[in-house]
Amino acid sequence: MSGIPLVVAEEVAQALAEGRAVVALESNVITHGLPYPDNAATAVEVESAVRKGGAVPATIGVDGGRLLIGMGEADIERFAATPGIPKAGNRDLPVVLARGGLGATTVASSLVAAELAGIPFFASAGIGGVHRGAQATMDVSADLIQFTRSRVAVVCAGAKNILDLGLTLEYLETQGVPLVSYRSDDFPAFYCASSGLRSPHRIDDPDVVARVVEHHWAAGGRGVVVTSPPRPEDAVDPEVAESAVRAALAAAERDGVKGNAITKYLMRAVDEATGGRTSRANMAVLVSTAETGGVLAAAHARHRS
Ligand code: PSU
Ligand code: MN
Repeated sequence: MSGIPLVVAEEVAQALAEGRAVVALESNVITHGLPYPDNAATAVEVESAVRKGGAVPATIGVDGGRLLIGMGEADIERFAATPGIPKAGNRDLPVVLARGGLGATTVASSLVAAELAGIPFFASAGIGGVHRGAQATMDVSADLIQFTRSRVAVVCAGAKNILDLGLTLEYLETQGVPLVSYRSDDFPAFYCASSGLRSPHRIDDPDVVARVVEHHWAAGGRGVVVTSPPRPEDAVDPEVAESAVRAALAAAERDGVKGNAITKYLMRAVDEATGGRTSRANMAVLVSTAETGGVLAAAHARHRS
């Protein structure tokens, strides 16, 4: 056997063949980010948002030893409703593929799949980053390392403040990953328009973002991170978010949660601590980021044609 079998959805294959914009999307957010049935409804809305932005969505996952590049509504429902689908980060991906069965791809492993399929753009609301306390735990998301490997532009609303966002920016700088913020001055914090940290670059014009991506690739670079803040009506008050995060971190410490389970645990705990306020924000941010991903991918496709 040579190579990883890809099952590319008809619409995605056609768009790629014609040089039209495609945006890859992860499935771990469906299986591990939100409860059923909100996860299914949101994933479908995220796909519509990518279309509204002007691109074709390609939700990525693992099924029966193959990589799905584009899911239909039936696939999304299956991923959303099936309990116990494993989180397939990069270190797990070959194992999940070899064993068969379903696997939910993280940002990092979705980028691996996107590049194999020739998809230049990816969108997700929240990327992984450097965890709080990483000085001791060394917990740095594989997402950040993957940005140095996959030739894919990543559109996101920054990262959740369950992480150490200052260290996350330092890490990206050290690795030479370009970070540009679309229509905002600051690095966003997923639910919050600003993390309190200034972005190294603000760009308001989608065509300039497209040129940044092309220049980075022409210079032999790989990933580019483009942030887009939550809409004001979806944003959560930073103090509310911070106190919920502190409560969640204390609960994780008490329950001894670590490793690849910590991200899901913290996200759930934050949602509970705010009585569902952050859950609603979460869904809205996923949708608005996907639309921006569609807009930027479309600008990039025009730029190349
Ligand atoms: N951040 C979010 N929502 C998510 C994740 C991160 O706001 O769903 C998920 C993504 O799938 C991301 C993964 O790739 O968590 C990172 O996990 P870890 O921290 O274990 O690398
Ligand atoms: Mn980790």
